[in-house]
Amino acid sequence: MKSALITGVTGQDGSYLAEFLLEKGYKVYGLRRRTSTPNYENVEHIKDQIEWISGDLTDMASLIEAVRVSNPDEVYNLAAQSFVAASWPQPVATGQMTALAVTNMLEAVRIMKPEARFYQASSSEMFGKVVETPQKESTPFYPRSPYGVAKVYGHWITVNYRESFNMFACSGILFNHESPRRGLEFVTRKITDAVARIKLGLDTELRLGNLDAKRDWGFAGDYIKAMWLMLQQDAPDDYIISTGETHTVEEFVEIAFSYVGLNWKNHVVLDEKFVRPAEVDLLLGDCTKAKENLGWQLDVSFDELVKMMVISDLQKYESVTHGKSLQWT
Ligand code: NDP
Ligand code: GDR
Repeated sequence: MKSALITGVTGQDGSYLAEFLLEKGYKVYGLRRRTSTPNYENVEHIKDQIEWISGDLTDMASLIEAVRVSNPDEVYNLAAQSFVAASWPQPVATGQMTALAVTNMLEAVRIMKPEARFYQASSSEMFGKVVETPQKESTPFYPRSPYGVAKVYGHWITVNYRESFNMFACSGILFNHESPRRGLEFVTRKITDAVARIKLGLDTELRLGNLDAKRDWGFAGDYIKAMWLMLQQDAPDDYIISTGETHTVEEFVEIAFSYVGLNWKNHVVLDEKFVRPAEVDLLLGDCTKAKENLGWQLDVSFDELVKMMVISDLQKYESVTHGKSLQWT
């Protein structure tokens, strides 16, 4: 039986990846940091199948112990301060959790189990300002937030450990991916949650920032398969994972509202509070390399993703509306 250690297992991607690896027969170890309130929402259904290890990415001793205890064949480093907007008010913490912590994790693996295969969760935010469209593995980075800068460090230190210590270390440059398990502060989930509340009469408005930003949005359940595929290859490498389509925030809003028969213009309010100090205007990824080398493919389209998220949020609020039958088209 293969074993895998996942950091960030309580997050969106970690929960889908844990499910996927359990189905494949892996023994799954999940690193969990101490929180004042338990945060198992995404993994409640598989909580008992995961071997939990207490640790924090910023505490190197706990990571060494996590690798010792799990003795993993594969390590998926998904934990990070992952919300771009929070990286301006918390730039140092973001640097510690999203940048330096990658070195902590790589060192723990190098010291305890150097032959383990390592996946680093890199991001399209590293591309930042548009230098080239679509963005490829060879496109230069120009990050636009403390988060993006931190991810560039995480990416290069992963490449460096591969080249310095001959470790099987891969960096997946993933473009935005969403799901019903997406955190509520990210724009897609913020929109679908609001659409559900407004449709059910629990709210009237949705306050948003820049509606013109363009993102290459895919489904998280498809993207975690690419992480696993990267670690099954003969040699480690870096890959872009994306849909190859880009849509504005406004398009996402329009589709989500129209799915429940509402006109978004009657509900969306522009609020400067949600406009970022520096924006990433356009993300569009070219994932040809992943398709050709990994045989990776998408199953869920953009429209299907929006609908999946709206339906899930409508169902979530159904109990609040006392089980009233939900009518949407
Ligand atoms: P989430 O925000 O949903 O999950 C982040 C996870 O990291 C949570 O489990 C969180 O734990 C954990 N975590 C944060 N800080 C620490 C810490 N100090 N020690 C231990 N664990 C910690 O992120 P996603 O699942 O969306 O993303 C996974 C990774 O992929 C992240 O690194 C993100 O930056 C990156 N990424 C995401 C993309 C996306 O579109 N989703 C695209 C490209 C990259 P807790 O539950 O306790 O908060
Ligand atoms: P992003 O995702 O920054 O791309 O990072 P987010 O959903 O937060 O923002 C996407 C775009 O929407 C615009 N926007 C708003 N965003 C939020 N959160 N709230 C709003 O009210 C709002 N209004 C407009 C933003 O300005 C932005 O242009 C995500 C994270 O998962 C990262 O961890 C990951 O690395 C990248 O995707 C790829």
